[in-house]
Amino acid sequence: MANAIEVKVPNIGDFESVPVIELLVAEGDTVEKDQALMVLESDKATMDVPSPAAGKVTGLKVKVGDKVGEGSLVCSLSGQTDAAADDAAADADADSEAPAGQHDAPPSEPEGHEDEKTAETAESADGPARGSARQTQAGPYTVTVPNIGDFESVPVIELLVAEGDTVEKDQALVVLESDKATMDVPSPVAGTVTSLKLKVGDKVGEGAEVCVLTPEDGAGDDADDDDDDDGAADDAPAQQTASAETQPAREPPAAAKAPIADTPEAQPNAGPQAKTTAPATQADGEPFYAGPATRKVARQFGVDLSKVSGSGARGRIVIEDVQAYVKAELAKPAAGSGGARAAGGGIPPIPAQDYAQFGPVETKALARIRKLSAAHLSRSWLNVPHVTQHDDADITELEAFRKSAGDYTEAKLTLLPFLIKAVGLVIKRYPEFNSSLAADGESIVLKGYCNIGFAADTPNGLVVPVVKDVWAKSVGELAADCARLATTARDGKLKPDDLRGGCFSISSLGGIGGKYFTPIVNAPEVAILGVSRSSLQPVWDGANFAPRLLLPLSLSYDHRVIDGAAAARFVVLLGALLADVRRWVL
Ligand code: CAO
Repeated sequence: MANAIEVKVPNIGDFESVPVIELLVAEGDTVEKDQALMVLESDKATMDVPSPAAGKVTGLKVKVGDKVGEGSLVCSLSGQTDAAADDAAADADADSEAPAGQHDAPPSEPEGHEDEKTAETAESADGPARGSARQTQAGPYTVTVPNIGDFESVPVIELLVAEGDTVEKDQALVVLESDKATMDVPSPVAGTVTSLKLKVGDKVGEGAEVCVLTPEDGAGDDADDDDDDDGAADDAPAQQTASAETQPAREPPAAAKAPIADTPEAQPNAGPQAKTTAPATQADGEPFYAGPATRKVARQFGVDLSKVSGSGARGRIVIEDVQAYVKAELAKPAAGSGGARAAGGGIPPIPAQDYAQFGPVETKALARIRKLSAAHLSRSWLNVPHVTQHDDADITELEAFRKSAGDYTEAKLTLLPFLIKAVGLVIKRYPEFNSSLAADGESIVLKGYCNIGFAADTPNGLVVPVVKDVWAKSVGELAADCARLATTARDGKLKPDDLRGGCFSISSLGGIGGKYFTPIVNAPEVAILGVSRSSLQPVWDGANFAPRLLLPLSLSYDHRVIDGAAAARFVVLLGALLADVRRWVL
C-alpha cells in the first residue's frame, strides 16, 4: 500500500549547518527512487540528497539558502509504489537504532556492496575505510578507477588535470558519467601527474588506469601508513597502485569528504551523493563548481561549463546560469557568413548612465518603426564589413534636362527617379551589385529582377519602400512610383509588399543638405547608394574652370561580396550615365 514518508537529511558527517544551494524538485513533482532532491554545499563539497523512494513531492520543507543538518526535514513523499514503500519501511525498521537522518537514506543495498559496508563499519571503529590502495613504498602511483557500482563501461566526460599538474589529495582527476550521475575520481595522494592514461570519451570500469602520480614528499609515507593500517603491505606490487577511495577519508567528515559522487544505484546506502572538493577549471584558469544536475543540463545543451559564470554560493554554476547562458547565446544574431558567430557577440554593453545628475532630462519612448529599424541597422552594421566609395557626378546636363522634361510626366520629376533608373542600368552591367550572400556564406544569389528601395524620412522614422521592376519602367513611371510610395510612407500606410523584395537601396539626403556620408548596407542587399546635395563647383575642363553641378555620391558595399575595384567601376559608370542621359539608350 502507498504510504506517505518524510524525507530527512541523512548523515552528512560532522556538518551541522549546511546551506541548501539548489532545489532540484518542486511540490507536485514526481520523483524516482534515488533521484536527487536538492544540493547541499559545505565548505569543501557539494552533496545531492537523493529520494529514498519513488513518489510525489507533497510538502517541500526547505528553500535555497536554508541551513540544514542531519535529520532536517526535506519533504514528504506520497504515492510511491508499494514496493518502494515497503523498502522504505523496511529501511526504517533496519535503521531504527541508527542516527535519525539515516532513516532517510536509500533503503536497499545490493549484494556487491557488502565489502564496502564492512569497510565502513571498520572505519567507525578504527579509522577511515579504504578503497583498494595497495602501495607500500614511496614512488609513482598508478591511480585506478575505484568501485563505481555495477557499471563496467562508463564514459570519461571531463579531464580535470593534465600531465605535469600538481594535485592535492582528494582533488578530482577525471569526471565519469553514468546514465544517472556524474562521478569525480579523486587523487588518493598529493603529487604530480606524470602520465595521464585516459582521454575524454574513453569508457572505463573499476580498475581502469587513470594516471600515474609521483607523490609529494611524505604523501607516499601517508599512503604507506594507511596501507600498514589495513595490513596490505605484503601484497604491494613493485609498481604501486592506488585506487581512488570509495569510502570517506579520515578527515574531514565522511560524507562531505567522500571522493566519489556515486550513482544512486551503485551506492544506494551512501546517503548524500557527495561531490569532490576539487573544482574543474574555467577557460581563464579560474575554477568552477557545478553539481550533477547542472552538468547534465549543460551536456544536454552542449554548453561548455568553463564559459559559464556561476551565480551560486562561491561562484557555483547552477542550472539557471546554464539556462541564462543558452538564452544569451541564442539571442546573438547568426553571422551571414561561414556560420561564424555574429559580430557583436561579446561586445560589452554601453553602461547605463544617470543623466539627471547633470541636468534635467526627459525620457521618450521610441516609435515602433524606429525600434525596428534600429535592430535592423545594428544587425547590418555588425554583420557586414562595410566600405564606402565616394565620388562626384556631374549632373549639370541632367538637371537641365530634368527641369525641361517636367511637363512630360504626371508625377513631379525629381532627381530620385533618374538615380533609380541609372542605378538599374549600372547593376545590369555589374550583376554582383544585384545579389545577396547566401545564408551559409558559401555562394551569392544573383537576381534576375531589379527592385530598388529608397530611404524615406517619415514622422514615425525611417522606412525603405521598394520600387518594383525598375528595368521595365521609364523615368516617368519611376517618378510616379516614387511619389506614391513617398506619400504613402509619410502617411504611415505602406503595405508589407511595398517594403519587400529590394535588391539595392538609395538614400537621398539631397533635399536636406550635407556632403557625403556612409550609408549602412540594407542587408541582405550588398550595396547602397548615398546621395547628398548637389552644388555648383568650379571644374577644370582642360583649358578653364567651368561651373558644374556636382552630385556627391557615397556607395557603401559589403566587402565580402564586392571588391573595391568593382565599387570604383560602379561609381565611374554611374557618374558617366548621370553626366549624359544619351548614354542610357546605348
Ligand atoms: N541635390 C540638390 N537638391 C536636391 C537633391 C540633391 N541631391 N535631391 C532633391 N533635391 C531637391 C529637390 O529637387 C526638391 O527641390 P524642389 O522642391 O525645388 O523641386 C527638394 O530637394 C526636395 O526634394 P524631395 O526630397 O522632396 O524629393 P526627392 O524625390 O528628392 O526625395 C525622398 C524623396 C523620399 C527620398 C525624400 O523626401 C526623403 O525622405 N529623403 C530623406 C532620406 C533619408 O532620410 N535618408 C537617410 C537614410 S539613413 O538615415
